[in-house]
Amino acid sequence: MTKALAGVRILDFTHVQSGPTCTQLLAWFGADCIKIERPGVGDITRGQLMDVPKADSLYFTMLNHNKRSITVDSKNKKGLEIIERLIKECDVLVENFAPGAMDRMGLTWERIQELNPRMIYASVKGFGPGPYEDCKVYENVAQCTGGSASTTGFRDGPPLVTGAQIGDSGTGLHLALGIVTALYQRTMTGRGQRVTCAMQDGVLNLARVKLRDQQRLAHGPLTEYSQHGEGVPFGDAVPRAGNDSGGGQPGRILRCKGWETDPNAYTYFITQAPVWEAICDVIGEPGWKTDPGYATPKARLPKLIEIFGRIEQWTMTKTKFEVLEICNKVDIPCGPILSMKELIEDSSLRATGTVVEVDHPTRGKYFSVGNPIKLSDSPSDVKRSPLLGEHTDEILTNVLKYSAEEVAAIKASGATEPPAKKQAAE
Ligand code: CAO
Repeated sequence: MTKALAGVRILDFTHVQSGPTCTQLLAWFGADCIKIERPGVGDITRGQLMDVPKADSLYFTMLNHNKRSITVDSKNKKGLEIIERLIKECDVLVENFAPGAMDRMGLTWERIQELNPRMIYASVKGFGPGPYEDCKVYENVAQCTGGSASTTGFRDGPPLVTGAQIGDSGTGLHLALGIVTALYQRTMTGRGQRVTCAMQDGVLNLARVKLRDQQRLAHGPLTEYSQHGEGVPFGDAVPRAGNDSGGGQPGRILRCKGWETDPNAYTYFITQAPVWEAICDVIGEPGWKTDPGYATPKARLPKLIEIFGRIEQWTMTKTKFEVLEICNKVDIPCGPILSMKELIEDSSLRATGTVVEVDHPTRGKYFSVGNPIKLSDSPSDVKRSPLLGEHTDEILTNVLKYSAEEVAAIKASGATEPPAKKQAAE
């Protein structure tokens, strides 16, 4: 079966997490993704958080499936020539170096357009144009500067970052959408274009409901926030809302059976108005269905601590899965807090390919998250990440059409070899 992006060739000049997430998605959709790495070193994540000696880390392998790897020194004259030739052969160039790094290599947008006017040149940076544009940025910096951290956590505690990598992987996802949109526009204009996504912007986009609440504050208190019911006044900025739901329905994380020993024996529970009567029946408070002090959402708002306390008395008598089963039957929205251990063992996630087992020549078998986006006509098969420079010869010969003599000359120039081999060649 043909893949959705078959025929699209990507020059993947990305490293760490944000850029590689983007190109991995495109590779899963069938793009030929050629990752350029520094000879002998490669993407820094190959050696970060290593668990198996001398094997590429899970950090690297889980972000670089379905790609080919070529090692090229961009600061070597011959190396730059190879990269420029690759630019002519590719449809998309993706990079997430520090601001200015590509220009310092001589690969300005003007030069790239000169080499290939159809090129889509996509970048992740920490910030867009403005006072912070020169900053290097990592995940948690983006979470903090994009409005996520100030609105995450409990009111009486410090700002919190989340475990989901919304700065890196979230921005990679935004960038991937920008790239396919630009590819679509190119089918009509014939021209490439610049695609940029700043991590701060990506996080703010995901924290959009909090920017909504910032403006609602000017018109009065945020009544669905727990602090309103607790009589705590609001300041001039959106506060941290604990585990309140962002959609306006009161919601909390509640203890379930076994919570004393299992840190994940919890459920999320939402007291959505249309199912209030079902909730009353399930928890054994049928009187609350008609009692004017509890029957309407407005009447319940100041009593949420008491109400969730009563619901928790009930959830603590059931496991999180029993809570789900009972509530699901009567459409009460709730969700068990699933640990990574439970997710990796979940048979339905394995069946859909969202969790996949991959074999790797130096590290052996491991689990990864597969493509979360399912296309009916373009299934994703997850192939292991490339070893450093595994496809250098293949790309020089088959993509760039260098002759055997030229490949030998390239190797002797040190353009594709690590420094030790370079010296030996000199
Ligand atoms: N051959 C030779 N040199 C190479 C090379 C190659 N194949 N590939 C990269 N380099 C060089 C670049 O030329 C550049 O050198 P100069 O600074 O001398 O111009 C350098 O490597 C690029 O490194 P960097 O500054 O991007 O890397 P860093 O580790 O110092 O910073 C990061 C990392 C992520 C903070 C920075 O790249 C960044 O801010 N990127 C944009 C935002 C981003 O994507 N952040 C997410 C990171 S994931 O948490």
